[in-house]
Amino acid sequence: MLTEGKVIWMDGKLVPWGEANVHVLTHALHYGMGVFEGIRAYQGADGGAIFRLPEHTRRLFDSAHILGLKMPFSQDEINRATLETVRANGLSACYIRPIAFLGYGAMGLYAPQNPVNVSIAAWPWGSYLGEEGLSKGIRVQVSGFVRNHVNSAMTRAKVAGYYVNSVLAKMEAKASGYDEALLTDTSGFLAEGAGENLFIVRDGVIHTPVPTAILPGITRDSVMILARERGYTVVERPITRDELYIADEAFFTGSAAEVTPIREVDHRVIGSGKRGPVTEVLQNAYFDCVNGRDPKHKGWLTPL
Ligand code: PPE
Repeated sequence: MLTEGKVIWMDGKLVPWGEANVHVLTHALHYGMGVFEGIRAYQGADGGAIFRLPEHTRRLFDSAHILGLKMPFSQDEINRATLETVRANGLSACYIRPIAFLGYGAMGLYAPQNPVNVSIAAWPWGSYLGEEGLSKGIRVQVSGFVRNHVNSAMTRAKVAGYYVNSVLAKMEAKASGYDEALLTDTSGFLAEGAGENLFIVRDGVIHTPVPTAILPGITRDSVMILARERGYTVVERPITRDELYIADEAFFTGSAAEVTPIREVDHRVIGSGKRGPVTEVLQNAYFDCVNGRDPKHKGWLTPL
C-alpha cells in the first residue's frame, strides 16, 4: 500500500487525496490511452529539489504528441503545478507521478472529442528494488515476454497501455523467485527491464542497448553523461544475452530504481556477484547529483 498524501493536482486545481477520482468509463481505463512520468525529488544539502523536472515534463508532452493527445496545459504550467503539488503535500524526498489521459465522454476506440485530463500526485517512495538491492544487487530473469515491435509500441512515448507487457514480465519474474525481469526486443537483443534501462560493463567499457525498442530513460541519459565525465567510454549498441552473462558488471537505471546493481541473471552470477566498482562509482555520482552535491549539475535540480 502506498503512503497517502494530502492533495492531488487535477486539471488545474488541488483536490483532497481521497476525492481524486475518475469515472469508471474513463476512456484510458479501457484502452490504455494515457501517458505518464515518474520523477523523484530529493532532500539535498540545500533543501528539497526535483531532479530533471523540465526533461520529464518535456517527455510527457512528447508522449502525448506521439499518441495524438492534445495537452490542455503548457509545459510551464505543468512544471509549476508539479512544484505546487509537492509543496502542498509538505513533501521533499518523494516520487511524483504526472499523468495525462483520454477522459470521459464517448466510448469505443475512436473518441477524438473526449477531454484530455491531467493529474499530478506525489508520495514518499523508498528504494524501488529494495535497500539491499541498491547496495548488494538484484537477481534478474530474462523474460519470456518480449518488448513490442517498434511499430506496435513507439517507445519514446511512456504510454500506460504499454505497461501490460512490463507487468506480465514482472509477475513472471517474481513468481520465479527473481527481483526483476529483463525483456528482449523482437530480434532477441536485450532491451530493458520492466521499468528500468540496462547497462553492462566489460573491461572497463560501458555498454547500453540502442534506443529503439526501449524508453530512453532520463536516468540513462544522466548516467551516460556522468560516466563520460569520469573518463569512461559509453557505447550504445545492440547487446546479446550471452554478453550480459559474461559481463564484469551490470546495472539498471530509472527514476524509481535509481542505479541498481544486477548480481545474477538466469542463475548465472554476474562478475563478482556483488556491486561492481564501476557501478559503485556511477551510483555514487548519481546520488551526489540528485542530492545537490555535484556543483557541475546543480542545473538538473529544480528547488522546491
Ligand atoms: N524503461 C522503462 C520501461 C521504464 O518504465 C522506465 C521508468 C525506464 C526505462 C527509465 O526511465 P527514466 O525514469 O526516465 O530513467 N519507469 C518508471 C516507472 C516505474 C513504476 O513502477 O511505476 C520510473 O522509474 O519512474
